[in-house]
Amino acid sequence: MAKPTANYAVYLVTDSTPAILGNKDLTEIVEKAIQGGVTCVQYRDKDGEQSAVVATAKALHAITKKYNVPLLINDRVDVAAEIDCEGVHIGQDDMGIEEARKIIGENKIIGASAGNAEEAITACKAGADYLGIGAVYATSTKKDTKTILGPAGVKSILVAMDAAGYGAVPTVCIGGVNTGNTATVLRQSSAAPRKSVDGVAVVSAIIAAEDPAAASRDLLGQVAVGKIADVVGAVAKTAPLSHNMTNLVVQNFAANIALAVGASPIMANYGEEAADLAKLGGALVVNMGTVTPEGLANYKQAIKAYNGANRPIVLDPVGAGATHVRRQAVKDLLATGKFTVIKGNEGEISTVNGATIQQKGVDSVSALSFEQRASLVRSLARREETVILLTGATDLVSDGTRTFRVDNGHELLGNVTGTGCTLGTTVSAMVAAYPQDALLATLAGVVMFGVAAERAVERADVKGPGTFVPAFIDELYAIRKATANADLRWLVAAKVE
Ligand code: 3NM
Ligand code: MG
Repeated sequence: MAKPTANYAVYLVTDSTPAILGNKDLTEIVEKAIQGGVTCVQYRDKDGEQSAVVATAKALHAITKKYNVPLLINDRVDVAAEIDCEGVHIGQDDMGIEEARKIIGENKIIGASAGNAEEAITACKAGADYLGIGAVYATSTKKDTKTILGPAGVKSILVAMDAAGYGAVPTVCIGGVNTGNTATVLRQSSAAPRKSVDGVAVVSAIIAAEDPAAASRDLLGQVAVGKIADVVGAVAKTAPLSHNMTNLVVQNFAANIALAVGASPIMANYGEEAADLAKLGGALVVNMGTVTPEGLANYKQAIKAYNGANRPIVLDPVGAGATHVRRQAVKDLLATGKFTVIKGNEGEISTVNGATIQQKGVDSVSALSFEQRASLVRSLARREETVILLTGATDLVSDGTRTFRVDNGHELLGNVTGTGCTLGTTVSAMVAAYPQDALLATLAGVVMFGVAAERAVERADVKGPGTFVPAFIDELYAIRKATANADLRWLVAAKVE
């Protein structure tokens, strides 16, 4: 079996002491926390009696396996070996990483604690799969923490790791991190676009929370926002190809938006070109805004080429519910291949889901409540094994497991033709540059778009849709430039839940 993959976004470290756990049931808390958004669990019980610890570890593993979340055991490598969970976490005062590796084998995760750059680099050299960097702040959960790093101290460790060639080793930060400070900690510790932490590790913020699911959900949203700059920075750094097979209304606008966000656009509607273009490390947008029989054949050819090259595709089923031709086209395209992201308004996404909805042209219909929209994106994402982006005054984005709402944007976006289509182009740049997490990549595109619109309307010279467009392009460009220079102040405006 290969080494398990782990997402370290919200990393729960347990504590069984009365001061934190109280008289609550640890397994119940862990299950609720996972339902809320915890992506990785570490069972930490330094002093418990062996047989009790093994029993608890087994009970926790039964839960984490149910949700496909890795379980790691703190310090007690023998317990991890006995219950055959996904790995261990090794502190500076515990067994060495090499020794632990001998015991649990190559196919397990070994994490290590680091309180300074030297410890971090030593652990990376010894083969640590991720690092816990701390303590960020003093915490009553662990009274013997040696260094209080602050976000700036975490950042200096990240920079040192990157400089030593360990930029790819994931990190979480730990110590006094909670729902009240996570966004700030992530932003201030970020060395984006070079490296930022992959998540937060918390004990009391979840274990001692009144509502562990809500706390976990809140943390996941804040971590997602913290990663947006990495995605935007990755586009700025790599200038990925955005291959648009798009409608004749938006070609020029979409190309300009692609340039503004830092992508390299090509508008190429001839399917025969796709095989060559798919080799260039970019992503494809299939936008069926002015679909024709010939166009449909071209899309299919390109979808096969991009699937074959394992490169991302964004499907924008424009006006999917307007005519029977388009409804059929959507079915054909879904049957042709796999999409990384499918984006659309409520009428379009409902049509992709199989509903027969009469859209008036490309306009959206809104018949669903917020809860129904959230459930639609979640179930459709699961069914199609893709990311679904449902646009509207509140945007929803889901991969079937994680679902975020975004409240950024401005109504003027709805008064200019092609803003929806150019969001598809923007998302293509994001997924091309950040293939490791298509959901976060999509989220980043939506937030960047929405924040740019908000900033544009605040300009004194913007008086309506006409003056909005150039200001909007300028703001996208400004955000991308700021991010490339590690200036993340714009992220403060991200409204993600
Ligand atoms: N390790 P809380 S701080 C387990 O600095 C642990 O390595 C730390 O608890 C380190 O989230 C810590 O309640 C405790 O502050 C973190
Ligand atoms: Mg430790």
